[in-house]
Amino acid sequence: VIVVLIVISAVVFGLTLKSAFESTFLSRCEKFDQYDCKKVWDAFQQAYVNKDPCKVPVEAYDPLIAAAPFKPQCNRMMFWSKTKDVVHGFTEKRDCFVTLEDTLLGSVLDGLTWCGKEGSKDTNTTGCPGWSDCENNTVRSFWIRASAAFADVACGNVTAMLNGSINTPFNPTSIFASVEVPRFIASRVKNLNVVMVIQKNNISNCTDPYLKNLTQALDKGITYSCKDVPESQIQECGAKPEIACGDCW
Ligand code: N1C
Repeated sequence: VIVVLIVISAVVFGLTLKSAFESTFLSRCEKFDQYDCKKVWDAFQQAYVNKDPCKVPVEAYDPLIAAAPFKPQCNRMMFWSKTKDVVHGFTEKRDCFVTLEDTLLGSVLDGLTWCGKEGSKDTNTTGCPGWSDCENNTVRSFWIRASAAFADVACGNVTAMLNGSINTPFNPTSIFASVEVPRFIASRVKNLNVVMVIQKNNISNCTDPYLKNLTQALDKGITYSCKDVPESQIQECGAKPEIACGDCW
C-alpha cells in the first residue's frame, strides 16, 4: 500500500511539477495584481514552444502582448540604451519613472534566457541562441516586440538615458534607435528629453554629431532636449528621496 501511495504521489507530483523557469515566471508575475498569470504564461509559451529557436518572429509574441497590454503612463516613461544599470539603480530607489522592466512583461522576463525546440513541449534555459546568433531568435524577438508595444503607448514628456562613455550613444542597431524612437508619434509624445550619462572618462555628450540622427528620426512636432548629467548626480538623486523627481537633473 505504501509503495503504491509513493508511486501515485510521485506521478501526481511529476505531472504538476513546474520547471524552475515557469516558477520564476509565475512568482514574478504574481507581484502584479489584475493579471491572470496562468493565461499570461500560456500566451508566452505559444510564441516559442515546439519551434526552432532561430525561427521565432517578432509577431509570435503578439498574443502575449494582447494578454498583458501596456498602460500609458504619460510624462513618466523612461527609455534607455546601454545604460541599464544606471537606469535601474535609479528606478529601483525612486518612483520617478517607469521603464519596461517595471511593467509585468518586462519584469517577468528581465535577465532570463529561454527557448523551445522542434518536437518538444519544454522550455529550455540553456543552449539557446545568443542575441546576435540569428535574427529571429526567441529572446531578441521578445524584447523587440515588448519594446515596440511599450513605445507605442509613450505619451507626454518622454525621457531616455543614453551612455556618454561609448562612441555611439545613439546606435542605429539598438532597440532604442530601431524600434522605440520610430514609434514616438507627435500626437501622443510632446518632448523627448535625453539624459546623457556622463562618467569621468566620457567620450560623448549632447553635442555628439550622432545625435543628429536622433533628432532627424523624431516625428515632426516632437520637441527634443538633451542634458549632460554626471552619473554621480543620478545616483545621488536615487539615494535622496527629499530631492523632487523634477529637480534630479
Ligand atoms: O538595444 P537597446 O539597449 O537600445 O534596448 C533598450 C531599450 C530600452 O529603452 C527598453 O525599453 O529597449 C527596451 N529593452 C528592455 O527593456 C530590455 N530589458 C532587458 C531592450 N532590451 C532589454 N533587455 C536586454 O538588454 C536585452 O536582452 C538585450 O540584451 C539588452 C539590450 O539593451 P541595450 O543594447 O543596452
